[in-house]
Parts: sequence; structure tokens; C-alpha cells
Amino acid sequence: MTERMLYVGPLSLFSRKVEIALREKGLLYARELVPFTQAKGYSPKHPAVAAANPLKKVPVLVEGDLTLFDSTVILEYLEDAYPEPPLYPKGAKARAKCRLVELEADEILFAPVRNLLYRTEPPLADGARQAAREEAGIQADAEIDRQFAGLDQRLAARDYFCGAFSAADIGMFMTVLFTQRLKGPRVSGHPRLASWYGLMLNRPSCAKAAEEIAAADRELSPDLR
Ligand SMILES: N[C@@H](CCC(=O)N[C@@H](CS)C(=O)NCC(=O)O)C(=O)O
Repeated sequence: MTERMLYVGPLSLFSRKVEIALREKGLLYARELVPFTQAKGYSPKHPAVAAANPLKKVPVLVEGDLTLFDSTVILEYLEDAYPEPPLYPKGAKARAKCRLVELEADEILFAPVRNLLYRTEPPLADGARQAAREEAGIQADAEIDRQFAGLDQRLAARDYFCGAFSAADIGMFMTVLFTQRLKGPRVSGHPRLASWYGLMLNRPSCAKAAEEIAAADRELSPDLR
């Protein structure tokens, strides 16, 4: 059997995307958690991650003689190497659209989510800087809520973002989970998005990711309330 090792961060959204895909495909893997604290972030870097990825970021997947980084690249590799069950639709156009939704989750919805990350940290001693990041957080909340409304509309005629459950849902699930953990706008204000989110939370692969993020927060993020 091929040896498979995944390097993940305890609070890494992108690492959890890969773990969800591995579970959905029934692929066994060993996992190593890289050092992470709210105070120092990913410092010091795990030597295996620093050696494998010039960006020094997780996730990193090592499978036999193959080393990969970047969650999107890894998901596409897993699909090519282990096509069943599929995590992308059939057909070039449908697959491209699915990849776009994954990119939207990772880069467009995630962009304002970055401005909520301060909620995991103790308040800054410098009151003006603290007020500035809280203001940026309020603006991020509004932008996330605006994007939620668009996602809600797109779910009007479907259960999942691209036909059947796919990589698009995996990416969206993890980013929406981060909006909820970081006290962003509630999905409950958007009924179809809320019902899709509930569907995701009922999938064992996604539920495990949610449980592990919550457990990591209890240990690592005492300021997140
Ligand atoms: N586009 C990359 C993003 C990976 C990424 O941002 N990883 C974060 C953790 S979620 C990281 O390792 N950050 C370490 C750092 O920035 O030093 C992917 O999809 O894998």
C-alpha cells in the first residue's frame, strides 16, 4: 500500500479541505500537525513543510515518491489518481465551473474572512490600532453577508453548488465554517445557505473537520468567544 502523509495546521482551513477529500474518497493517511500558536503563527516552520513548499505553507501531501502542496493542486491530483467517488462533475465546462467556485471560496469569500482573524487574538494595547482592526472587521462582516446573499440565491434550485457534492462544496464549507467560528454574519440569515451548511455538517467527512477545528480553538484560541 502507498504510504501517504499529510502535514496539516491545527486551525488550517486549506489543510481540512484536503482531509475532507481524502475521507470522501476513503483514502487512509497519516497526519502530522505542524507547530502553530496564535501568538507566533506558523513559526517555527515544520522542517518537512519548509523543505517541500517554497511558500512554506500547509497542506503538504507526501505520497510515495510524490510531494505536493496547495490544497487545490492536491484535490485535483486525488481526483485524477482516485476518481471514485468523483469530487468534480463530468465535462470540461462543468469541471471548470466547479473549480471557479472552489477558487471563489478560497480567495473571494476568504478575502474578508482574513479581516476577522483578529477575533482569535487578545485586544491590542494600542487602542487606536485595536479600533482600526475592529472597524475593518465590521466592514468584513458586511461584505461576507453580501456574498452570503449571492450564495443563497445560487442555492435556490439545487442542494449543492455544482450538481452533486463536489470540491466546490468542500471549499465553500471550510470558508463558511471559518465565518461562523470567527463570529461573522450568521448563515441563519440566509435560509438556503443555512440548509446547505446543515447538509454539509451532516456529512461525516465535514463534521469531523468542524469538530477538530472547534477542539483546536478550545486549546489554541482562548480569546475567541
Ligand atoms: N493556496 C494555499 C493556501 C495555503 C495556506 O495559506 N496555508 C496556511 C495555513 S491555512 C499556512 O500554511 N500559512 C503559513 C504561513 O503563512 O506562514 C492552499 O490552498 O493550500
